[in-house]
Amino acid sequence: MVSSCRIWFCDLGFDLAHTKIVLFAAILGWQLSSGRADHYQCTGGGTVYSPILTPFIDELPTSQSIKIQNGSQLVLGAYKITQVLHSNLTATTLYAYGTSEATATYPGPTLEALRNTTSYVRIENYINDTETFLMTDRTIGWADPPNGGVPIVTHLHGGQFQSDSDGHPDGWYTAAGDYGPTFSSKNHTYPNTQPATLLFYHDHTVGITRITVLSGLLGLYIIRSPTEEPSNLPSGDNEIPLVIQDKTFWENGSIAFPDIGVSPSNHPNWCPGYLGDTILVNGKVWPYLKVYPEKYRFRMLNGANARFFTLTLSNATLRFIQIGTDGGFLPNPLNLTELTLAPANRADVIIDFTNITVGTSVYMNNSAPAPFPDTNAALNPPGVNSVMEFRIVARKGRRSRNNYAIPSNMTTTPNFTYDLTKDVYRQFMFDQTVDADGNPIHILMNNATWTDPVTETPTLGSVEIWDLINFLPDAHPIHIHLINFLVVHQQAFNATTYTANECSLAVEYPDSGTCFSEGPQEPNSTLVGWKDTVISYPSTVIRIWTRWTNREGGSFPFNASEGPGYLWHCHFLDHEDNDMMRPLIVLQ
Ligand SMILES: *[C@@H]1O[C@H](CO)[C@@H](O)[C@H](O)[C@H]1NC(C)=O
Ligand SMILES: *[C@@H]1O[C@H](CO)[C@@H](O)[C@H](O)[C@H]1NC(C)=O
Ligand SMILES: *[C@@H]1O[C@H](CO)[C@@H](O)[C@H](O)[C@H]1NC(C)=O
Ligand SMILES: *[C@@H]1O[C@H](CO)[C@@H](O)[C@H](O)[C@H]1NC(C)=O
Ligand SMILES: *[C@@H]1O[C@H](CO)[C@@H](O)[C@H](O)[C@H]1NC(C)=O
Ligand SMILES: *[C@@H]1O[C@H](CO)[C@@H](O)[C@H](O)[C@H]1NC(C)=O
Ligand SMILES: *[C@@H]1O[C@H](CO)[C@@H](O)[C@H](O)[C@H]1NC(C)=O
Ligand SMILES: *[C@@H]1O[C@H](CO)[C@@H](O)[C@H](O)[C@H]1NC(C)=O
Ligand SMILES: *[C@@H]1O[C@H](CO)[C@@H](O)[C@H](O)[C@H]1NC(C)=O
Ligand SMILES: *[C@@H]1O[C@H](CO)[C@@H](O)[C@H](O)[C@H]1NC(C)=O
Ligand SMILES: *[C@@H]1O[C@H](CO)[C@@H](O)[C@H](O)[C@H]1NC(C)=O
Ligand SMILES: *[C@@H]1O[C@H](CO)[C@@H](O)[C@H](O)[C@H]1NC(C)=O
Ligand SMILES: [Cu+2]
Repeated sequence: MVSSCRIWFCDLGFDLAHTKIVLFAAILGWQLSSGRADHYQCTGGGTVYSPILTPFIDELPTSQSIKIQNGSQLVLGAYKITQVLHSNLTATTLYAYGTSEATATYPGPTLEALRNTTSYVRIENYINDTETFLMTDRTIGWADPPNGGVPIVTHLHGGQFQSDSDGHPDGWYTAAGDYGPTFSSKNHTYPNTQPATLLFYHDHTVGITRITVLSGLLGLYIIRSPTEEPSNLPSGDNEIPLVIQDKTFWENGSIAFPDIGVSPSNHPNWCPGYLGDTILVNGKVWPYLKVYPEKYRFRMLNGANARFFTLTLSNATLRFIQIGTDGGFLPNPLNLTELTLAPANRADVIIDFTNITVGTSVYMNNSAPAPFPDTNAALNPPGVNSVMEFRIVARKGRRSRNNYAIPSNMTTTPNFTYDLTKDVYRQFMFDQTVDADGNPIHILMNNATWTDPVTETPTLGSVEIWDLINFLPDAHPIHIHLINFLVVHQQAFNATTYTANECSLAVEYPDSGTCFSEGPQEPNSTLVGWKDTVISYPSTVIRIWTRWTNREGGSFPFNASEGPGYLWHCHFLDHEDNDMMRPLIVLQ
């Protein structure tokens, strides 16, 4: 049953999509029975399914775009709203950013800044709930405001600015006026001196980020730079942002969030990784987008809590021509049949629909298993294999825009030489503590928690080599604030023999560890280019080159040692909330 569905999704396209999804859902009993529990557990899986939703009946929304290039302050608020996320679904309660309660949307408005022009963004908290509507776990380290309420603090992911504008997790504030210990200001100053790219802003409050982001507190932020852009990139209506996420719904339209913990005697409500059974793009479940037979530029974000996406296109002649990553343009485009995005990864991608027949459709599908990468994707609930539809329509009234071009080179290859006898070298082991049943209690980096003393203290201007070593069976997206970094190499090792103390990992240089099952490999397509979030694959060492300067190797136009400091963490929001997150201080 499941595998035939998978074949259907991946190989046969969607000609009979509506009938088949409904039919398939009915066969599987893929619908909630009439009664519903208010709470459900994260173990045991598959106990709650969204109601049956017909795919591709809602048009892809492109959220309001706000240009913040003129130096005046933009004021956004965080509000509680309801929004229809699918035509077959009752409006969903959400938290959302916007310039007013009436205009707040999920995802929030797309903010557009110009390189080297400072943006000033103030964020007010207008959420007067007494607590998050998805259940907070009060036993993990969380904000815990003395007068209740929903604390927020906003981080601009991938941005480079002083840490008092960074949205430090302990710098939260509530509508009632309580403030976390590292609160600096609701006003954020973003100098935008980094290269042109796609960033995103989202809530980062300690211990509840998985909840506030799943509830809707995120939006895109584009830094434009006309002098960096190759000429004739698809633009205007041919440049489309795509925020891809997953959610499960109760029959009444509200978000279904498992809140009976995986190890309830330790953490009654915390679950290790939220996975929904429907896919949303720009806040609609399985939307369609009308496209002309032309080139399109898609600015993609994986905004999921814990789901990786490996995107494919139903017409095998089409490719994802990836021109940019987290940190902006790649040196040369990648020509990909599948595009893998970890949570928080961005991709700048051209798809050329020029030769696709008007009146036909192309489907963007997902083949990533969850957990990623080594479980069986055939176990996915069928809905997560489908992302969105592109309907090819004729451009009326004027000739098609054929002058859009795919560039052959966008920027120069960065220099990343290093010397392990001189540069600081750090090893990080990712592991978890488990209860008697083997269920995770905390996911940790070098056994340390968020509140343990800072150990990562790079000096301004220095290069540090970090080895990210993953002993866990699944991949973790590792995010470092303030800088972009490059992957030097990836190298698989045998975690079983290492854990049994039968061999060693590289403690002498270079790479002399005896646990490695291969030599250092060039970073593959999921790991190339400037990153702020990198996939740490299981049983693999990912060696990254970090330089504590601006992207060009010069000084930051701000004091990186001022303020509450930065951090680095797993971008599985459910992991960062439960201690896979560490402080980071930049020394002068
Ligand atoms: C969803 O709505 C569409 C359009 O209104 C309708 O055709 C379809 O039957 C509905 N699907 C379900 C499962 O109710
Ligand atoms: C939230 O609080 C503000 C200010 O006290 C009030 O104006 C508003 O009506 C409240 N909103 C709700 C939904 O209760
Ligand atoms: C923050 O912005 C507000 C609104 O513009 C302004 O009144 C206030 O002085 C600013 N605060 C700081 C610390 O800059
Ligand atoms: C922005 O500033 C950087 C560093 O000073 C400079 O290299 C770059 O050319 C500038 N870019 C634009 C678009 O002004
Ligand atoms: C991508 O690769 C395919 C297969 O090799 C090739 O046919 C196509 O021309 C390439 N596209 C671009 C834009 O390089
Ligand atoms: C796939 O696209 C090619 C053009 O690139 C077109 O000729 C072909 O008919 C398409 N296939 C399907 C199944 O639509
Ligand atoms: C479209 O078809 C023309 C004519 O067959 C061919 O020359 C061109 O390479 C095709 N373009 C793409 C993007 O497939
Ligand atoms: C791309 O390559 C051309 C030809 O070598 C060169 O003139 C141009 O400067 C390069 N563009 C970039 C952005 O590196
Ligand atoms: C590359 O880096 C090395 C060492 O950091 C430095 O000596 C060299 O000048 C750099 N080259 C360029 C082209 O920046
Ligand atoms: C973490 O703690 C466990 C149990 O105390 C220990 O076996 C392991 O070596 C520690 N790992 C690191 C990287 O310190
Ligand atoms: C790890 O090493 C052990 C002992 O040599 C071997 O049996 C096992 O197959 C290896 N595992 C992997 C994944 O290579
Ligand atoms: C990249 O490398 C990882 C780790 O070896 C592997 O699991 C993954 O499949 C590779 N992805 C691609 C696209 O090559
Ligand atoms: Cu993680």
